[in-house]
Amino acid sequence: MPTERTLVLLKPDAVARRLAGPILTRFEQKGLRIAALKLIQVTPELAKRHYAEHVQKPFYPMLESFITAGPTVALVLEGKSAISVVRGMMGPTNGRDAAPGTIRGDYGTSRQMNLVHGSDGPEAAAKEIAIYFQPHEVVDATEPLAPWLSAGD
Ligand code: IDP
Repeated sequence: MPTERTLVLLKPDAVARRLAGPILTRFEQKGLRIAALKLIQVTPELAKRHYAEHVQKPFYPMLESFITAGPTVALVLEGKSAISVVRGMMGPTNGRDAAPGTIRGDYGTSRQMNLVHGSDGPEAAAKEIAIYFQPHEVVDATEPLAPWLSAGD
């Protein structure tokens, strides 16, 4: 089980609906460590870099309007298999398909306004962390309680 870092966004709908705290709490309660955190305004240029693989898709203009519509919380979470753990906690893209107990399943019914982004693999995580954070903004820490959060492996 590798320790991984993943890029997470609490999207403008999460911030506007005052759900940034509750969503962040879920990740912390799971045992993931916050390695970086800031509130940002995503610009159209930043949106195009992040969502490069979607820029040509019909829904991209709506996605760009949404992701630039208000402040976003950007963070790096760290932990054992953090990438897949976060994806599992988010649920599938469309809130209507997402099971209760997942973030998207509990808080939304939209495919677009789905509250949260999490990198979908190690390559994407490295690319996305570099898009949103300077290396010095990602903080290393050794935590004395780490063994209690992922005992057994
Ligand atoms: P993911 O966020 O679940 O990994 P992706 O397919 O990478 O989903 O899509 C990126 C984001 O683009 C989604 O989270 C959602 O906000 C938006 N999106 C994806 N598909 C659609 C669509 O068909 N209509 C509108 N927005 C979409």
